[in-house]
Amino acid sequence: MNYHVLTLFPEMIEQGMGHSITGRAIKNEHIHLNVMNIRDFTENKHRKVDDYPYGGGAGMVMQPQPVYASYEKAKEIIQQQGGSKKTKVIYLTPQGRTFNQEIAKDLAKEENLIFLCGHYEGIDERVLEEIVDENISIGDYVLTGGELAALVMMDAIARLVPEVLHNDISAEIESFSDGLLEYPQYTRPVEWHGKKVPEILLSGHHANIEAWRKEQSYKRTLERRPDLLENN
Ligand code: 6GU
Repeated sequence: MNYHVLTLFPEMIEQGMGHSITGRAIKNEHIHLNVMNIRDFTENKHRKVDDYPYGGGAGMVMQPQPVYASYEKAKEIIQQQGGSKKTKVIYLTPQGRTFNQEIAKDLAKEENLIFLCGHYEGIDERVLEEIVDENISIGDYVLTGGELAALVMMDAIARLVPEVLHNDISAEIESFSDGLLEYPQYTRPVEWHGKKVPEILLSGHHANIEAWRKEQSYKRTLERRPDLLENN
């Protein structure tokens, strides 16, 4: 999986991806992260990336030229890496369809994902028309820019790349993969603050433990996210 991020805040992306499981996946080269600073592609001496909106109104709009030039550079890098055609350009915007696990699974099949992060009041519509394949939102609230949304998507997609969670089969059994929430987990000590670990988990009876966990998953889903059961 090759991630390319077009952004005005490259350090936000590098920091956000540089830790924990995504950090290790990048280090191990299971995931490649190419972050491009849109400002590096400006052609004016003040490196200005935005201007006033035609027709008036609040805020500034990102100009098409540096956005397009950064996109072309990302495509050039993709060509150099072997020229795979399996590439999607995603614009992070509250106007997009809402990201979910199903979209994450689909996008995990791509070889290159280009994330375009906007700021200010948005990006000139003409460049969006030319380069964007998919508009995606991460939920019904407004962020100051697309970077946090891109990080959310890259994290969710990374853990579906087969090599990334190598250590166990957790991606398969975790929340949402069977449409249910996870069962509760316990570790040592066996008693804490007067609360004991459920006896069955100490029994060593694997079939009973599995049945108990399935029941807990179902009960928990019914209580906390009944909407998830409606399709089952
Ligand atoms: Cl993708 N971008 C912004 N700016 N706000 C959002 C969002 C994206 N998803 C939810 N809110």
